[in-house]
Amino acid sequence: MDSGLAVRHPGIDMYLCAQPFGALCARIFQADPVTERLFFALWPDAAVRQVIYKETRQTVRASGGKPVPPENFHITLAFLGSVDTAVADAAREAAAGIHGQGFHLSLDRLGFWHEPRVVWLGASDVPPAGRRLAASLLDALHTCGLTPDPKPFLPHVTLVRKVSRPGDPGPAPVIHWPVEAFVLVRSITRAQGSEYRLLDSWRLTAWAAG
Ligand code: 2AM
Repeated sequence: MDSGLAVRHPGIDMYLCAQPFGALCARIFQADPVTERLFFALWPDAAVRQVIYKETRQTVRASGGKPVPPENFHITLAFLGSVDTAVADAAREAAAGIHGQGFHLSLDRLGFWHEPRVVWLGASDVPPAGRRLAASLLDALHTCGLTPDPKPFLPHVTLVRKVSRPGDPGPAPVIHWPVEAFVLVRSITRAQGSEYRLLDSWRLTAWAAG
């Protein structure tokens, strides 16, 4: 009978077994590294979230799709995908080196994308500080050897997925969002949809008045 003992370390499975004559041997199996699906985002506070929800409720209902719950509203800045702990640490370091400025975002456009079948709320004009933040984050990630999703930066809050009744989403509200920070988020896929966990946050400096 094998009187072995399994020992777990992050990324390594070790199996200790008793050999004849009392010797111990360790068989080390390299396990799959632990990975997490991560992205950087702008995350609205509760007040902005609530306004987005209220002002877009009709559009979301009319679309016949699966609404994104308000607690999941965000604008993606850079999507990293599934990465291991070392890459996640490098991404955090890259983010910590960014000294971005806060900005006011006006969400004032509703749109529908056919291929992912989503209705979104976006901004017809993104202030230079917002563009600089997205660009410098991408630069910093590339400098650290990371390769975020290369899609161009089209800032949007996805409101509803799997839209079954696409059509004119109607007039857009105008929602003011004072952006004061950006965050690192972990996405966990659940049977009922995505769960997002905020892992880290970096403040942006105050913007000039006016
Ligand atoms: P979406 O809202 O337009 O679907 C988490 O998946 C977030 O990252 C979502 O906001 C998603 O955008 C965005 N994202 C960007 N690139 C992605 C990719 N290649 N795969 C999955 N999500 C991506």
